[in-house]
Amino acid sequence: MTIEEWAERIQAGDPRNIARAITAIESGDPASIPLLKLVFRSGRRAAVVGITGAPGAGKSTLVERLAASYRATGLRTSILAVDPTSSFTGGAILGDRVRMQRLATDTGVYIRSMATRGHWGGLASATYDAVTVLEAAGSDVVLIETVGVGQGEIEVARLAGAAVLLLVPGMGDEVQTFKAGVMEIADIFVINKSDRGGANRLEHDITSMLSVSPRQDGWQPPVVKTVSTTGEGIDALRHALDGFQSFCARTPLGKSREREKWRERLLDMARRDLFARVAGPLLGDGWVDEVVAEVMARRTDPYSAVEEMVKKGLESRG
Ligand SMILES: Nc1nc2c(ncn2[C@@H]2O[C@H](COP(=O)(O)OP(=O)(O)O)[C@@H](O)[C@H]2O)c(=O)[nH]1
Ligand SMILES: [Mg+2]
Repeated sequence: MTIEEWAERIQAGDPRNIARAITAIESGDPASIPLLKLVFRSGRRAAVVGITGAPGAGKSTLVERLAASYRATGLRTSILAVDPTSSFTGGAILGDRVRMQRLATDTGVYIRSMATRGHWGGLASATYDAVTVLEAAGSDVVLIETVGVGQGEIEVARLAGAAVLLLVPGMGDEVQTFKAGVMEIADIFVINKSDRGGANRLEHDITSMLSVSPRQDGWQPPVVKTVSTTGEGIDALRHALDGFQSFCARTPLGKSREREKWRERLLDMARRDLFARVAGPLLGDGWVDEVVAEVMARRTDPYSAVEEMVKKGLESRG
């Protein structure tokens, strides 16, 4: 099959070829680049929603409910479960698959787990490329579940059109989460497991924190209480998401977000490409280890070492 045929099958929505493409992206297969060039030009777009929160907060349960809500309004929905700590044999991902089986029989839903530990382009970059494939395949909505609240997850959430942060009452990790800088990127706060005590208290904490530092762009992040196991509050969350989307469309926020995202992404891609070209030829031959030893012994300094490395790399390219 040619790359062109592969791209055509993706655009026809064929799940096997979508899966192959995402696997190629995950593993850094060079064939993914010409493929991505073709599918990007399909021009199709999806609403991308990032769902972030601590392990066990109820992200998968909520994502399943949310997907069902989008399906009920006829929208083709994809779910990307991104977990950098999982290998393919990881139990969490297997569990998610079983849980999402109810949705899996619906051909309007595409579900995919991604484990991108050690991926050359980074987690955010691989996720972004996967979204490009899903958009070309005709998804109207892409829901990205990211585990944890680390740097990589913040990056993933920033690529999303809307960032949803899941908190749980009484977990005692709210303050941690706020510290990690996730507070600033959340467009919508969800207090999941509101059937437990402490939901009102947490709502009050979030609301007062938001009133102390209102956002520059004029959006006031709503706080939605949900019980994902029963579906309570999912309509309210959907309403909040639709509201954010229309806010982005009628104010400069949507365009400025997108501009910022592409700017970062292009510079990041260029940085990696330049590094691979200049440093790539040197990394294999033990030269770096020699320089490390030289620096450790203070026989040279890291500044001169890098100057020499770049010079050598450029020379080796002729
Ligand atoms: N009581 C209660 N349990 C929930 C709720 N949402 C999810 N759970 C449970 O919390 C556990 C973790 O949920 P899961 O969706 O796997 O969390 P994730 O790790 O964030 O994806 C599961 O046992 C869910 O059934 C909720 O709103 N209330
Ligand atoms: Mg999960």
